Amino acid sequence: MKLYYMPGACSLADHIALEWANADYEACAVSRESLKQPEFLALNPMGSVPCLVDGDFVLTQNVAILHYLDEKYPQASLLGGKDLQTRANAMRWLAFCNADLHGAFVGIFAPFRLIDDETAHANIQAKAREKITNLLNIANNALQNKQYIAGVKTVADAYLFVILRWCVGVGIDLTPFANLVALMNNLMQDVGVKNAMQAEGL
Ligand SMILES: N[C@@H](CCC(=O)N[C@@H](CS)C(=O)NCC(=O)O)C(=O)O
Repeated sequence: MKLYYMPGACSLADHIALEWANADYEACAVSRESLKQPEFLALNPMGSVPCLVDGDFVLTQNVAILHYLDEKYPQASLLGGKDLQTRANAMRWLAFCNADLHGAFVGIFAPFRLIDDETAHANIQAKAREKITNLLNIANNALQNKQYIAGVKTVADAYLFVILRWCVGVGIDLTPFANLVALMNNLMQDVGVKNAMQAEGL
């Protein structure tokens, strides 16, 4: 199995999941430029990571890949095991990370994708920061008295971890969010997280 990734991108969540599953895989780094080249576009017409190749099967979209890995490696409980409501909660927070939090980062990383007018970019970035801060507050509250966002360790935590790294990278102050800081520090000590980060040169 091959995981195509960019260092520190959302594909780090899949990389962590593969480590947690003790999977037999190869991690293939892709440069931002080669994402848009025909060779990679043949795998993923979106020109984005993550992209997972399992034999003849090519899968894109983070949530689909994480779900696939959960089904392929049930012993790893990547989505919280068999309990219906635990799994539903893991999916809920995974969707929150992928659709809401990740989605909001487009406003910071690539405001030019939203509007051509450069004079509006600073305003879009400020709005995106405001939205992300509100979302962080929701996640921080959900983590009250809990070690992990769905109650047990799942790939939703891995995705949240990736996004918390981005927050630090763009200077979003995490100090008001003690539960998120605790999650981040906890996962920094996790062997699977450490392995994936080391492999990505982070
Ligand atoms: N909806 C996609 C989003 C993937 C995505 O935005 N990946 C980013 C890295 S975090 C990327 O490859 N961006 C390159 C680009 O869009 O040009 C998913 O969930 O997999």
